[in-house]
Amino acid sequence: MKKYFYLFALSFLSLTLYAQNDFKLKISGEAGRSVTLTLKDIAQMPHTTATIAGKDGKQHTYSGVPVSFILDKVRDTSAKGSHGNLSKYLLVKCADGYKVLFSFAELDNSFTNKMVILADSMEGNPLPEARGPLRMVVTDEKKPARSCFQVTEMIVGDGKDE
Ligand SMILES: Nc1nc2c(c(=O)[nH]1)N[C@H]1C(S)=C(S)[C@@H](COP(=O)(O)O)O[C@H]1N2
Ligand SMILES: [Mo]
Repeated sequence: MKKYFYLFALSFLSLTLYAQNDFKLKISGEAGRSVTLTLKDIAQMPHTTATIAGKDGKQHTYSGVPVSFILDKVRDTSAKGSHGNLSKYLLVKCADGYKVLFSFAELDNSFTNKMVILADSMEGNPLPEARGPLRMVVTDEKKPARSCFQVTEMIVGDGKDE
Protein backbone atom coordinates (compact mmCIF):
# COMPACT_ATOMS: atom_id res chain seq x y z
CA MET A 1 0.00 0.00 0.00
CA LYS A 2 2.82 2.32 1.04
CA LYS A 3 4.52 1.62 -2.28
CA TYR A 4 1.51 2.97 -4.15
CA PHE A 5 1.50 6.07 -2.01
CA TYR A 6 5.15 6.80 -2.90
CA LEU A 7 4.43 6.09 -6.54
CA PHE A 8 1.50 8.51 -6.43
CA ALA A 9 3.56 11.16 -4.59
CA LEU A 10 6.39 10.81 -7.11
CA SER A 11 4.13 11.20 -10.15
CA PHE A 12 2.42 14.17 -8.51
CA LEU A 13 5.82 15.77 -7.84
CA SER A 14 7.05 15.22 -11.39
CA LEU A 15 3.80 16.62 -12.80
CA THR A 16 4.21 19.70 -10.59
CA LEU A 17 7.82 20.15 -11.70
CA TYR A 18 6.76 19.69 -15.30
CA ALA A 19 4.05 22.33 -14.88
CA GLN A 20 6.63 24.73 -13.40
CA ASN A 21 9.03 24.19 -16.30
CA ASP A 22 6.20 24.63 -18.74
CA PHE A 23 5.01 27.90 -17.21
CA LYS A 24 5.01 30.97 -19.44
CA LEU A 25 4.09 34.54 -18.61
CA LYS A 26 2.52 36.37 -21.54
CA ILE A 27 3.04 40.13 -21.71
CA SER A 28 1.17 42.12 -24.35
CA GLY A 29 2.97 45.39 -24.88
CA GLU A 30 2.68 48.50 -27.00
CA ALA A 31 3.18 48.75 -30.74
CA GLY A 32 3.42 44.98 -31.19
CA ARG A 33 6.09 44.62 -28.50
CA SER A 34 4.93 41.45 -26.79
CA VAL A 35 7.03 38.84 -25.02
CA THR A 36 6.57 35.45 -23.43
CA LEU A 37 8.81 34.81 -20.45
CA THR A 38 9.70 31.50 -18.81
CA LEU A 39 10.55 31.25 -15.12
CA LYS A 40 14.18 30.87 -16.17
CA ASP A 41 14.02 34.13 -18.19
CA ILE A 42 12.61 35.86 -15.11
CA ALA A 43 15.17 34.28 -12.75
CA GLN A 44 17.96 35.72 -14.94
CA MET A 45 16.67 39.32 -14.73
CA PRO A 46 17.92 41.76 -12.06
CA HIS A 47 16.22 41.19 -8.71
CA THR A 48 15.43 43.34 -5.72
CA THR A 49 13.59 42.65 -2.47
CA ALA A 50 10.30 44.00 -1.15
CA THR A 51 8.76 43.38 2.27
CA ILE A 52 5.01 43.43 2.89
CA ALA A 53 2.66 42.22 5.60
CA GLY A 54 0.48 39.30 4.57
CA LYS A 55 -3.17 38.87 5.47
CA ASP A 56 -1.92 37.28 8.71
CA GLY A 57 -0.20 40.57 9.61
CA LYS A 58 3.25 38.94 9.45
CA GLN A 59 6.04 40.55 7.43
CA HIS A 60 7.38 38.59 4.47
CA THR A 61 10.35 39.46 2.28
CA TYR A 62 10.01 38.61 -1.39
CA SER A 63 12.61 38.76 -4.15
CA GLY A 64 11.67 39.61 -7.71
CA VAL A 65 12.15 41.73 -10.80
CA PRO A 66 11.10 45.39 -10.64
CA VAL A 67 8.05 45.58 -12.90
CA SER A 68 9.52 48.74 -14.49
CA PHE A 69 12.37 46.56 -15.83
CA ILE A 70 9.90 44.24 -17.55
CA LEU A 71 7.81 47.16 -18.76
CA ASP A 72 10.85 48.68 -20.46
CA LYS A 73 10.99 45.59 -22.69
CA VAL A 74 7.44 45.95 -23.99
CA ARG A 75 6.62 49.63 -24.02
CA ASP A 76 6.93 52.08 -26.84
CA THR A 77 10.10 53.94 -25.90
CA SER A 78 9.72 56.27 -28.89
CA ALA A 79 7.12 58.14 -26.79
CA LYS A 80 9.63 60.55 -25.23
CA GLY A 81 9.31 61.87 -21.69
CA SER A 82 7.23 60.48 -18.84
CA HIS A 83 4.24 62.78 -19.23
CA GLY A 84 2.99 60.96 -22.31
CA ASN A 85 2.86 57.82 -20.17
CA LEU A 86 0.49 59.13 -17.52
CA SER A 87 -2.61 57.68 -19.15
CA LYS A 88 -1.01 54.25 -19.52
CA TYR A 89 -1.62 51.21 -17.36
CA LEU A 90 -0.55 47.65 -16.73
CA LEU A 91 -3.34 45.13 -16.19
CA VAL A 92 -2.21 42.01 -14.34
CA LYS A 93 -4.26 38.82 -14.69
CA CYS A 94 -4.12 35.82 -12.36
CA ALA A 95 -4.98 32.14 -12.71
CA ASP A 96 -8.14 32.46 -10.58
CA GLY A 97 -9.52 35.35 -12.64
CA TYR A 98 -8.38 38.01 -10.15
CA LYS A 99 -7.14 41.17 -11.91
CA VAL A 100 -5.22 44.19 -10.69
CA LEU A 101 -4.50 47.42 -12.55
CA PHE A 102 -1.48 49.67 -12.03
CA SER A 103 -0.93 53.04 -13.62
CA PHE A 104 2.51 53.54 -15.19
CA ALA A 105 3.32 56.31 -12.69
CA GLU A 106 2.95 53.82 -9.84
CA LEU A 107 5.60 51.65 -11.46
CA ASP A 108 8.06 54.50 -11.98
CA ASN A 109 10.49 55.31 -9.18
CA SER A 110 10.91 58.86 -10.51
CA PHE A 111 7.30 59.34 -9.32
CA THR A 112 7.08 57.18 -6.22
CA ASN A 113 9.09 55.22 -3.67
CA LYS A 114 6.53 52.41 -3.86
CA MET A 115 8.13 49.15 -4.95
CA VAL A 116 6.23 46.90 -7.34
CA ILE A 117 8.06 43.69 -8.11
CA LEU A 118 7.22 40.46 -9.88
CA ALA A 119 8.36 38.08 -7.16
CA ASP A 120 9.59 34.54 -7.81
CA SER A 121 10.72 33.73 -4.27
CA MET A 122 9.87 34.44 -0.65
CA GLU A 123 12.44 34.21 2.12
CA GLY A 124 14.78 32.43 -0.27
CA ASN A 125 12.32 29.72 -1.36
CA PRO A 126 10.15 29.39 -4.47
CA LEU A 127 6.62 30.62 -3.76
CA PRO A 128 4.20 28.00 -2.45
CA GLU A 129 2.09 26.56 -5.28
CA ALA A 130 -1.07 28.32 -4.09
CA ARG A 131 0.74 31.68 -4.31
CA GLY A 132 3.12 31.06 -7.21
CA PRO A 133 5.06 30.66 -9.27
CA LEU A 134 4.89 34.46 -9.65
CA ARG A 135 3.37 37.11 -7.41
CA MET A 136 3.17 40.87 -7.71
CA VAL A 137 4.43 42.39 -4.46
CA VAL A 138 3.40 45.97 -3.82
CA THR A 139 4.86 47.94 -0.91
CA ASP A 140 3.42 50.94 0.93
CA GLU A 141 -0.22 49.86 0.87
CA LYS A 142 -2.53 49.32 3.84
CA LYS A 143 -3.47 45.80 2.73
CA PRO A 144 -1.94 43.16 0.47
CA ALA A 145 -4.93 43.06 -1.89
CA ARG A 146 -2.96 44.26 -4.95
CA SER A 147 -0.14 41.80 -4.28
CA CYS A 148 -1.84 39.36 -6.62
CA PHE A 149 -0.56 35.82 -6.83
CA GLN A 150 -0.49 33.14 -9.55
CA VAL A 151 0.14 35.83 -12.16
CA THR A 152 -0.44 34.49 -15.68
CA GLU A 153 -0.58 37.52 -17.96
CA MET A 154 0.18 41.24 -18.19
CA ILE A 155 -1.37 43.67 -20.62
CA VAL A 156 -0.23 47.22 -21.33
CA GLY A 157 -3.01 49.65 -22.19
CA ASP A 158 -3.59 53.35 -22.63
CA GLY A 159 -6.55 55.01 -20.92
CA LYS A 160 -6.50 57.78 -23.51
CA ASP A 161 -7.99 55.29 -26.02
CA GLU A 162 -10.91 54.35 -23.76
N1 LIG B 1 -4.72 35.90 -7.59
C1 LIG B 1 -5.15 36.43 -6.44
N2 LIG B 1 -4.31 37.23 -5.76
C2 LIG B 1 -4.73 37.77 -4.58
C3 LIG B 1 -6.04 37.54 -4.09
C4 LIG B 1 -6.88 36.70 -4.86
O1 LIG B 1 -8.06 36.42 -4.52
N3 LIG B 1 -6.40 36.15 -6.03
N4 LIG B 1 -6.45 38.14 -2.93
C5 LIG B 1 -5.72 39.33 -2.48
C6 LIG B 1 -6.05 39.70 -1.13
S1 LIG B 1 -7.55 40.48 -0.92
C7 LIG B 1 -5.20 39.50 -0.08
S2 LIG B 1 -5.59 40.04 1.48
C8 LIG B 1 -3.90 38.83 -0.26
C9 LIG B 1 -3.69 37.70 0.71
O2 LIG B 1 -2.40 37.17 0.52
P1 LIG B 1 -1.72 36.26 1.61
O3 LIG B 1 -2.71 35.16 1.95
O4 LIG B 1 -0.47 35.73 1.01
O5 LIG B 1 -1.44 37.11 2.83
O6 LIG B 1 -3.75 38.30 -1.58
C10 LIG B 1 -4.20 39.15 -2.61
N5 LIG B 1 -3.85 38.56 -3.88
MO1 LIG C 1 -7.71 40.91 1.34
